[in-house]
Amino acid sequence: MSGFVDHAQLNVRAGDGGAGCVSMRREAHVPKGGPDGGDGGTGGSIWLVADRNVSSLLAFRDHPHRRATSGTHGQGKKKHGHGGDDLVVPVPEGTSVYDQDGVLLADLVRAGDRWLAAAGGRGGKGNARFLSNSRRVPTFAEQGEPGEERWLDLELKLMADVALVGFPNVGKSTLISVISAAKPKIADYPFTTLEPNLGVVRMDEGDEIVVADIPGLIEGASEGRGLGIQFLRHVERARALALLIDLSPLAEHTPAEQERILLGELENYRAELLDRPRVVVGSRSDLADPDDAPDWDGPTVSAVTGAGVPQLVGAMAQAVRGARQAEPEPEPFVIHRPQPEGLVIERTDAGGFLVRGRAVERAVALSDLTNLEALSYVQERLRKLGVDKALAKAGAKDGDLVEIGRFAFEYTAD
Ligand SMILES: Nc1nc2c(ncn2[C@@H]2O[C@H](COP(=O)(O)OP(=O)(O)OP(=O)(O)O)[C@@H](O)[C@H]2O)c(=O)[nH]1
Ligand SMILES: [Mg+2]
Repeated sequence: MSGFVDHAQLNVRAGDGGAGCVSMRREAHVPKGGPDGGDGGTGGSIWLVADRNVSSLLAFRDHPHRRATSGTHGQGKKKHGHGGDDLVVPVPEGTSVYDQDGVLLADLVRAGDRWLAAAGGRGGKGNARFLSNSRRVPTFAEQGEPGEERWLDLELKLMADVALVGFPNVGKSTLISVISAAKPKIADYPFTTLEPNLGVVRMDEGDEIVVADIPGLIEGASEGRGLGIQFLRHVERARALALLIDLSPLAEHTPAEQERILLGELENYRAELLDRPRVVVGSRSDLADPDDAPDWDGPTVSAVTGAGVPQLVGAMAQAVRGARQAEPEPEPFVIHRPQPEGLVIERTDAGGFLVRGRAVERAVALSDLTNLEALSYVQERLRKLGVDKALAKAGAKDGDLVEIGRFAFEYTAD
C-alpha cells in the first residue's frame, strides 16, 4: 500500500447564498405594482462521505481545497435563484475529522457515513417577502449568507480486522504476502516495514478479512521507542490481534518474554486492547532448532514452508467473526458537535456587550444597514429574537455599546 497517508489538512468552502432581489412589478395597466423581487438560491454544501473505494488521504495532500458552487441571485417577477450544487468529498473508512484546535468533530467509520463539513449560505429574501400592512413598498432585500469555510484536520486510522503484532523481523510482512495479495517489502533486518500494509484475505466461504501488517514493536514503543506510538495507533481499530512470537534462534527474547513485552506495550498504550480477541502463534517455526527448540506449546506457523498457515487464517477469521458479532449496529453517522443555537450575551473588554447566536448574527449579516427601512426591519427582528430582553437581563444600561456581528448600536431601554 504505497502512498499510504494518515494525516491531511482539508479546506472546505461551501457556496454562498444568492442575494435577494429588489424589484417592483410593472404592468401596462397597473401604475403602482407591488414588490416582486425573488429570493436568492441556497449555496451548495460540502459533505464528507466514507467510501470503501478510497484507501488513503493522498488526494488531499497536494489539493487540500474543496469548494461548492454558490446560489444565484433572485430576480424580478418573483423568480428565485437556483441553489448551488452540493459537493460530496469521498474519504476512506475510518477517517476522523478534527478542527484546528484538535476537537473531534466526526468519525466516519463505515462506508456511507456522512457528515456536513460546511453548510451552504442561505439565500437572501427578495423584497416581495417584506411586504406588510405597514410596509407597502419595501425597497430592500437581504444579501445572501456567505457559505461556511474552515480548515479541517483529517486523520485516518487503518480499518483492519486483524493487526499483526510482533517484534521486528518475526515475519509479519512475509506472512501477509503469503495470505493476501499484498506485496510489502521483506528483508532480514529490523524495521523493514515503515508504513502499515493492508491485505485482503479471501476465505473459502467468500468472506473477506482485512489484515494489517504494521511495523515491528519493541519494548518501550508505547513511550515512543522505535517506531512507537505512530503505529500503535493503527492497532487501535483492529477487531482482533494476531501476536507473532519469533521461534527462530535469532530471537533476542524467549517466547514467553516476547508475549509479555508485547502485551505490556499494548496495555500501556490502551488497556482495552487486551480485551480484543487475539490469536498468539509461534512464527518462523521452520527455523527453530530441532535440538534446542524454544519453550513454546502454542500453534506455530511458517510463512516460508506454508506449515500452519491455513490453521492460522482459520483462527484469525474466527476471532474476527466473534468480534463482529459483539459489535453494536453502526450509527449511520456521528456528529460530535452540533451547531449551537440560541442567544449568548458576553461582556466585552470595553465594558459593552457582545451578542452571539446563529439567528441574530444572520439577521444582521444579511441586511443592508445603510437602508433606513432595512435597519428598522432588523431592529424589529432582533427584538423578536429576544435580544432586548436578554440585554436588560444581563444588566445593560442606556448608552452601553452593543455589538452583533459587524453591527454596533447604543442600548436604550424602552
Ligand atoms: N525461514 C523463514 N524465514 C522467514 C519466515 N518468515 C519471514 N522470514 C524471514 O525473516 C526476515 C524478516 O521477515 P519480514 O517479513 O520482513 O519480518 P517483519 O516482521 O515484517 O519485520 P519488520 O517489518 O522489520 O517488523 C526475512 O528475511 C524473511 O525472509 C519463515 O516463516 N521462515
Ligand atoms: Mg515488515
